[in-house]
Amino acid sequence: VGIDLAVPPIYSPFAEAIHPLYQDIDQQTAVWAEKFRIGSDELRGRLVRHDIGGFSARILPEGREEVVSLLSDFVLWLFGVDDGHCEEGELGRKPGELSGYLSRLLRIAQNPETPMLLDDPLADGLRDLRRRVDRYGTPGQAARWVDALREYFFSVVWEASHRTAGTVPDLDDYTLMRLYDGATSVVLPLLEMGHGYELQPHERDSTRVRAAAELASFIITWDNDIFSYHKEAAGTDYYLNALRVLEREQGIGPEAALDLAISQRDRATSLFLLLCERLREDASPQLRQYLASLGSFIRGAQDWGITSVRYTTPHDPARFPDAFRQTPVDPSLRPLGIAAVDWWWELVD
Ligand code: 3E9
Ligand code: MG
Ligand code: MG
Ligand code: MG
Ligand code: MG
Ligand code: MG
Repeated sequence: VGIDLAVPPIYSPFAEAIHPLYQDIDQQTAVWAEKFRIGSDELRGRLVRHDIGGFSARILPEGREEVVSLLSDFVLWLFGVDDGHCEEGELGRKPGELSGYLSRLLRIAQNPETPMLLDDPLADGLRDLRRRVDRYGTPGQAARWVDALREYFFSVVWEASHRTAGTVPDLDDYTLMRLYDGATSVVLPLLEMGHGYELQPHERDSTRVRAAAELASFIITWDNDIFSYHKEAAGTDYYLNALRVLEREQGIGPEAALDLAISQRDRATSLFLLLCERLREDASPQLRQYLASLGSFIRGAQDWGITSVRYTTPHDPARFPDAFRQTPVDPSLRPLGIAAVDWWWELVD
């Protein structure tokens, strides 16, 4: 039985936008998922109804069509891993075996011709994704994409060890894990490919730009935890979610945890805006586009989060807002008191 939390309108200073070909892209992703037989028939049947194409079309509203389509297929593939193996599958409770399987997948991502996992639909899908990453990205971007997959895989193994033990991490650990297990960092190379540029390492890897990307990951995953709480807490399966972590850590109920999570994501959003403003002062045109894409990623996840049947669950409707607010509930620019990320706030002023 789900906890019937009403989610209020969330602060979002970002403009709503969607690629005009969103319907075609979503349709092509359903065809792609069927061609590669991603997930069980049952899981795939669910995933193709989640408007993943629309989500990707919001992340890259002005991006190159082929890359929006690549992103859409890739996000569906990620759910094939995250839902199919981690949250709903047996490997999600066998961290050692999960890490072996994911390491083999990673080898396919690096060297798609490697004769491993020859009868595995996710491996076949990944070979196709890698070919398209090569077509629309540079060798450096392909390497970043593989590295980001590794950090995502590493984090879901950590998550699996908590699932196996039935434990809930503390807020410091959860925040660190969540920077990666939401698979947000694997999307970043595709933001560059979508606009046909490659960020120079001295910009992309600078501490402040990495912090902006991490802030986007924090906001996207905290928002996901807010909007997916209804579906995640409804079932009998183990789940990890910021609200659950806050309930445990603070000894509070779901309503108070929701308020606290909203305050945290509001404060991260205010800092993200300020940091981007500072970065734009001496940014290359490519970095300006990258920062704008981070904003589209955040807003796209919000619009998709309150509309996709993945989260609205019409058979047991979630109580969602139908709009966003223009001001934060918590306008504070103080750090959150979370060891892994408090340094973000030291980068402004
Ligand atoms: C997200 O966390 C899991 C990822 C593997 C989903 C794939 C999505 C992206 C790559 C883009 C990031 C978007 C987000 C996080 C909405 P979780 O809580 O397992 O997702 P769920 O949909 O089950 O709530
Ligand atoms: Mg199958
Ligand atoms: Mg669809
Ligand atoms: Mg997950
Ligand atoms: Mg999930
Ligand atoms: Mg979730």
